[in-house]
Amino acid sequence: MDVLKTNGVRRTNWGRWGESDELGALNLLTPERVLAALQIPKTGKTYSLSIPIQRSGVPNFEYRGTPMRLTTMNHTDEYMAQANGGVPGVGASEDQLIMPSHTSTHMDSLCHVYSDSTIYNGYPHDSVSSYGGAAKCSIDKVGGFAGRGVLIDVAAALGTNCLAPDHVITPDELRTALAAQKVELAAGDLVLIRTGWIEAFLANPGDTMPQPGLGLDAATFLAGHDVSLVGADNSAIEAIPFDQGVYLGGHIVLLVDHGIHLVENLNLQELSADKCYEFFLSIGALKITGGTASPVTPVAIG
Ligand code: UVW
Repeated sequence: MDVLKTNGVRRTNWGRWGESDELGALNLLTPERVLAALQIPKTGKTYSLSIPIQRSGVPNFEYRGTPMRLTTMNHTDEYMAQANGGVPGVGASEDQLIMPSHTSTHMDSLCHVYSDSTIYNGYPHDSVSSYGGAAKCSIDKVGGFAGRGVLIDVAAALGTNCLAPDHVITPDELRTALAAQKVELAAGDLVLIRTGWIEAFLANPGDTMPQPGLGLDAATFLAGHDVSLVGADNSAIEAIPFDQGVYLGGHIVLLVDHGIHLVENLNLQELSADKCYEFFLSIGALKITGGTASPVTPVAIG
């Protein structure tokens, strides 16, 4: 795909951390960078950056199906407790969660998207099988990680609460926002992009498309800064419909070509309200064996 090339070359991180690498740009989170990030917090305020997991009122692509939390035990099952030595008035409530792994606030693994029949680092797309899941770059390879979080509040920099639904974010807009915030990107950063879209959606749930988000050049700009992760308060990081008509083009630039994990459907409202642009950020992905994604609640400390 020529449009994904820079000066005629498809720039990638393939092989950079070895032929058998499955972590991608998370390799940039060296102990030195993590320790430096621990020095950032000034207020000690904690921010939970996820949205609710519930059946309605949250963004979800129809083909994925809505999350279902089913109560499997409550006070009506107290007889079971008593059969096991419990006394009246003592029992437990439990539930079961059934949900698509790519809904609510979630982290895409590096096997989520393929291009030219390959995922990150050149592994074949058929390394993801129907029953076994992903043999390479699955979400369980990620675990927990932390580093310097940077909010790029594009909506605020452009003087709005929410970018227009068809807004495609450009590199210049990222530069403008960073300059307004007096923050510079560094290698290994965990970068979160605020469009304002999810706040508007949660306040008034409606159509999930179109959505503002990164354009291809903006994705290339972030990859060029050697960031470790890109997150956003929209459903796919990139604008939908896809910039320049390239299906999942932003995913291909970041996830496939550069091994940069993505986190979607973030809620960045509180960070924005506090003008908290630089923070310690910690994210733990569930160890879902062979998984293509995991629900996450990223935690920022300002
Ligand atoms: C798609 O955009 C298709 O998936 P995700 O939201 O998980 O990246």
